[in-house]
Amino acid sequence: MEFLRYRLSASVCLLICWIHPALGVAGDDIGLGRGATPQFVNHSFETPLVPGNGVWWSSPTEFPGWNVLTDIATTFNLHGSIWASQDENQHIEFDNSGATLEQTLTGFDVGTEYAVVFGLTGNPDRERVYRVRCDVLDSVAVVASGEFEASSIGSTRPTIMWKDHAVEFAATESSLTIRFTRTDTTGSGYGPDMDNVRMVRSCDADFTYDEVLDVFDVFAFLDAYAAHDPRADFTGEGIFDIFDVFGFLDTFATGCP
Ligand SMILES: [Ca+2]
Ligand SMILES: [Ca+2]
Ligand SMILES: [Ca+2]
Repeated sequence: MEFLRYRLSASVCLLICWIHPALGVAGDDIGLGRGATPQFVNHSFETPLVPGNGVWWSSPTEFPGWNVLTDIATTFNLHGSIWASQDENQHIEFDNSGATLEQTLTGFDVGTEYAVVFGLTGNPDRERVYRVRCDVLDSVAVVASGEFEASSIGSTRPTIMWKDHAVEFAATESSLTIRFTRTDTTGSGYGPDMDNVRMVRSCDADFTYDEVLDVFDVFAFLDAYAAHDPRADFTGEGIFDIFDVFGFLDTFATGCP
């Protein structure tokens, strides 16, 4: 099924490359030429090191760069080699319902569109659907928010799968706080895992959220289109058809500011 879907995507892409001039730029690696984007300290949870290069650590005392709003000893674990991290060698687990941590970033350009992007998965030792909410806050209000599933159903330690999620927002102040909270109530000891939290300037054509426009954005769009991901409904009327593909390609050809 996956192979068929890939073949379909590849066929659609070839057809579109042939009929749509927008893809003339798809083979080029276009840097977006943007200014510096604020970035997270310790975005990948590589410090502190899990003691003894162990598989996990139940009582870290701090995550440098991050402000933990709940009792760190009972609400967070730091994982080492228990299973593959999304980025580098470590990731965190929200070990109890309500576990919350945040980081304040400065240097946003007010009015500019950004996206906070992060990888989630779920502890495969208990097959559950966990949930994590991401809030973007300025000094007075919640600017943007999203809640995401981190399911471990059907996964095992060797076959762990990470998935990227994103919350898009327009900066309202030069300093903003990004907060993550575990919202499911399935209990303690096992939970959702997070890694590789990054900030990018968002642009509809940069489907992969990496501040580069290349053919991988087209492939990612086509995958989302095939899966009927709402993000691929480019025309926004709830129907997935060729006009969404043309809409994306036109945006892609226009590029990003
Ligand atoms: Ca990491
Ligand atoms: Ca991209
Ligand atoms: Ca549509």
